[in-house]
Amino acid sequence: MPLPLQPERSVVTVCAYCGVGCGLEAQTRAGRIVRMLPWKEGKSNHGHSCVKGRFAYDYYHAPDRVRTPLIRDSIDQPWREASWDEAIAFTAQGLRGVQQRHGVRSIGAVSSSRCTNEEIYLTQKLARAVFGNNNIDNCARICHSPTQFGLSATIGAGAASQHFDSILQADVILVVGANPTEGHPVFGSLLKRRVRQGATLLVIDPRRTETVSSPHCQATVHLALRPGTNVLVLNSVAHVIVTEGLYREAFVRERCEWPEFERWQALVSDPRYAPEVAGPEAGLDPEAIRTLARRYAAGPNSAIYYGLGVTEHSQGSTGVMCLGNLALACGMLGREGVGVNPLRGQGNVQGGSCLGSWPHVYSGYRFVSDPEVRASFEAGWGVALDPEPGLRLPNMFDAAVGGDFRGMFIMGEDPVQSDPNQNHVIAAMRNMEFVVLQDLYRNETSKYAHVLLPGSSALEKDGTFTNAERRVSRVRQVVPPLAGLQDWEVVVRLMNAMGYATQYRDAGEVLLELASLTPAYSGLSFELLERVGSAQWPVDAKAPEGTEVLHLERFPRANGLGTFMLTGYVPTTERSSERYPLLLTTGRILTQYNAGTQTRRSANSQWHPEDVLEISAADAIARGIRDGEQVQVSSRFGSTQLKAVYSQRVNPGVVYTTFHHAESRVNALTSDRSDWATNCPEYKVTAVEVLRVAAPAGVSAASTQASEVLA
Ligand SMILES: Nc1nc2c(c(=O)[nH]1)N[C@H]1C(S)=C(S)[C@@H](COP(=O)(O)OP(=O)(O)OC[C@H]3O[C@@H](n4cnc5c(=O)[nH]c(N)nc54)[C@H](O)[C@@H]3O)O[C@H]1N2
Ligand SMILES: Nc1nc2c(c(=O)[nH]1)N[C@H]1C(S)=C(S)[C@@H](COP(=O)(O)OP(=O)(O)OC[C@H]3O[C@@H](n4cnc5c(=O)[nH]c(N)nc54)[C@H](O)[C@@H]3O)O[C@H]1N2
Ligand code: SF4
Ligand SMILES: [Mo]
Repeated sequence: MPLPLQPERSVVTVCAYCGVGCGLEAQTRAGRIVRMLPWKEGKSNHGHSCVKGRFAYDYYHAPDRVRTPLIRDSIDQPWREASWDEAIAFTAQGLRGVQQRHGVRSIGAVSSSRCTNEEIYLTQKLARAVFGNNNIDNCARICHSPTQFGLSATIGAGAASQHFDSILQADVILVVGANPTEGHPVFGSLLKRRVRQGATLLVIDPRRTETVSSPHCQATVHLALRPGTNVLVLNSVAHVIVTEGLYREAFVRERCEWPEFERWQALVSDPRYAPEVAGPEAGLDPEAIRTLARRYAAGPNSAIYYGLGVTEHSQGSTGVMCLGNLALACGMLGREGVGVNPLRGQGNVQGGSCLGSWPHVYSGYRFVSDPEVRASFEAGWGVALDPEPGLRLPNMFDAAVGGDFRGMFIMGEDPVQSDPNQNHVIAAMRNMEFVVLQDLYRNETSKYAHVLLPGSSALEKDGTFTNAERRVSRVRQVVPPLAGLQDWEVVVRLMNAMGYATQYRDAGEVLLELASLTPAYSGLSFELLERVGSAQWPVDAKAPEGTEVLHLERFPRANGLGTFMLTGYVPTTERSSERYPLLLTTGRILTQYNAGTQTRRSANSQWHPEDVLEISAADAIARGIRDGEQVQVSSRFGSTQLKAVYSQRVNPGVVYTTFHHAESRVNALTSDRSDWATNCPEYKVTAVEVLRVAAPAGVSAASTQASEVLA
């Protein structure tokens, strides 16, 4: 019988997917969602939403949802169903057993940026207060960790300086390595609206994305740089600004450290960064670099929006610093319409970062090595805490391969599909003695787990999310958790089973605890959010209803001044060669989301049934590859097969694909190179070769097929 469409109940909540954090109104009947509508009062979306928030919610009652805890003694055995009590006891014993055999630091946890602030806070508390170490990380490691590092270093806070609506005051919009029309669609629409109103759009991206060119939105300058050359190009932009005297000296003198500015000025003045030298190296027209620099500096209001095209590189943190430097030099901070804004990814990755899901800092980005801060957490949690920073996610895998790291609790993340150099991740998984996963489904990672605890989706729980503009909004339970428990309740049970007695009345009480230990969140409560709808941090005694624009008068650094970091360009060691002549870069598509576990279980799959390899016709023809043909893609790290599609979005020499389907095994290709400061993987640059699958063994497909085409 078709579902009755007349709703009985309506609940306002936040979209489970991207960092825009759209307010949605879920309409239900008989415990099932019948309609999802964009919420008109939502401050980040004003009544808009995209195809994911609006339509991709069927995943919550997919037939293959994990409905009961599953356990097994070894990963070669079939799963055995267990009660919650049995599974929690099994998990507690398993993790403690590893610690008894291999030491307190032999296990760790990964929190989920798809989960609420309250769940993230409890997961890092589980690691710190219950496991007794700082082995805790989150997906920001592989996403925007360079943002944290690079922006903190220059402007003192690793988060967006503005609110989304601020873009409506911008005269010039500089988008670097982000594709908001696919990745942050509701914000992407706002950006296009501003461009239609007359703002100048400047884009730095190797591909001609929809953001660069669509029927009603055209970039004035598009720098289609060679992947991996951001720092070179941004230094070249700075070179123009400095040598043509386009910076705002008054702003720099008043708000920044002048000696650091002079040092930076000397660095970027180097002739190697002149557009006439740097341009050709990056594959760009020098004049286009000059135009972009002049437009950005002229403003009057210029705003930077950037994404993974900046962060996911061996110089990811340096790229972010380049953006901080530029905004400071041109005085583009501290008011509406300007700023530096990371378009952060998962619905709650900003919260993950704020709430201490890092091996070196507690919530509020305070160092675990700082005795005073540590004492405040020891007092709050009633246990002694480890002063040594823990392992980062990639180091956990390295240590697992090495044999020192033997057990892991992973909440809502699929590292086997999503992390780089898949063969290495699988080797690490296989080497661990006890792996626990809490997820909605069996995924690539659960193949290597000993416990699979049923997760509850954002539709099934209460709590808060922090979006890409620092906005904390209320996640409200729309339908009951399929397996009976919300994720945070499971973590609390596990804490108790591992000997740390604790209880919370509801998620609101967890929020109050984390607020009491996190200065920028100190004013938050469910009651406040009920009253004001949502609030951007800092929410504290000085700003009881939140803060829209940061850095109005000072930067949150000890002396209140912004500073310039030296950003010398060091090319990545991942280079194209005769054997691997093409550069693969990877990213996203509108209708699918990350590992795809949810969107592939929705009608959205009609629009993107598989990941395809976008290749220029020139490169394809040179290899005898026909449009739509299956090809073998190989890198120094692994190989996989994909369908090749001719594309005008990529220049010759560059190929592109998405990573939303497990079967594509795109991360079998990506390398283990990572950002020098934060270990964020270099997903955006992998040297590859692409050959026809049909080529006879031992014969180069390139040569046979090229001659076939020419014949
Ligand atoms: N539809 C959809 N939306 C999503 C997601 C999703 O999977 N699907 N995922 C969410 C998550 S977790 C995240 S982090 C965000 C990511 O959102 P974005 O940061 O926008 O993500 P990407 O598409 O990975 O990469 C952005 C752009 O970087 C470009 N790029 C590649 N290499 C380079 C380079 O060397 N230099 C420069 N300047 N650019 C380069 C790519 O061509 C691409 O257009 O999206 C979030 N939103
Ligand atoms: N090649 C390449 N690889 C990439 C990237 C790239 O650009 N290129 N981008 C990287 C980036 S930026 C990111 S963020 C990662 C994302 O990688 P992941 O974090 O692995 O991807 P997700 O699909 O967001 O979700 C992970 C898991 O969380 C589960 N889940 C969703 N909601 C909930 C919940 O409420 N509770 C629980 N318990 N589980 C839940 C899903 O079923 C899924 O199995 O991928 C990275 N991988
Ligand atoms: S996926 Fe992002 S843009 Fe789309 S509805 Fe959800 S929060 Fe909004
Ligand atoms: Mo991400």
